[in-house]
Amino acid sequence: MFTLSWKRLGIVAGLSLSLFAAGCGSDDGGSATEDDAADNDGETNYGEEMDYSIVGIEPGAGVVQAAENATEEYDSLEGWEVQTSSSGAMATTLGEAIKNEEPIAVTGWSPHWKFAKYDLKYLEDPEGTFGEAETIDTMVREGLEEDMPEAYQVLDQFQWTPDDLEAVMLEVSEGAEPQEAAAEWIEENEDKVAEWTEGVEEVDGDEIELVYVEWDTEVASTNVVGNVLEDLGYDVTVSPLDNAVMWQAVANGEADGMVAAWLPATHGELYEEYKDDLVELGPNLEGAKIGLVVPEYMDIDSIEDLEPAN
Ligand code: PBE
Repeated sequence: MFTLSWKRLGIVAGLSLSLFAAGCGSDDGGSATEDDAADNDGETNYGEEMDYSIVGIEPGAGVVQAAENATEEYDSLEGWEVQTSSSGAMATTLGEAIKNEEPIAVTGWSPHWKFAKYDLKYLEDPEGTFGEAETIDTMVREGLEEDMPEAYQVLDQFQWTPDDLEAVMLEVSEGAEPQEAAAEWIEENEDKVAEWTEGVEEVDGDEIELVYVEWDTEVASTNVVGNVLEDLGYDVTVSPLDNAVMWQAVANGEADGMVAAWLPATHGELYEEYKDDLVELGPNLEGAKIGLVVPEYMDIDSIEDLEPAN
């Protein structure tokens, strides 16, 4: 069993409290009926029903920044706000809106279990504010290759698919402990794991620290990689941090690595800031994406179909 580091958790605990409050508050917006919100054409004005508010996640997330940029760039989002909270609160608020068939728009990303659980769609983004297809990349600290060549090699060889990642995420979303969901996936996917550990010798309790953010994707991937390293004999600590702090911790060598760099756009600014002090090990997953996500039952296809607040 590996250790969850609590030493830097202050910031995360503070965030989850404020997100809980935000999650509760955002319920008010959904109570207007469709009739209340009909505009002159008799069409539904979803914006009014949604209180001109997009349900966001953690303030440091790239997708939140992109959504804020969208409220500046799209006339249809003039006067809209992005409510920050947490990934967990966003998922809860989404589930409640769907139960009541209310309109909702969330800062979404894939791979994510929400697409397996609900009928959802990305709103088209003609301005390209949310970027194109992304990869999730692995970054390690300088010197790791010399200090822990075995771990370096595993992190370098770690690569899987959106389906793999979604399988772990779905288990966790249904209540499994992340470590258990990771261990189960590893057991069922020996061939894939064997490719990551090919040519790697076992070690004897060397300490290694992986950092991540408590996004569903990163909870799943970090636990899987941590578990594989643990099975090789490492003493693994996984530490949840704020996004910017995660990048900084690997760049300044305080942490050994992370598998959570969304590129080129989502974490583009952080990448520019820290790339000179990091060792890049390339994509561990291809085919990731971020955007505004709404339920299929909403009768709109594009961000431009929404209506400004004034
Ligand atoms: N996410 C999940 C992150 C990257 C991974 C899309 C929420 C973000 O927006 O920064």
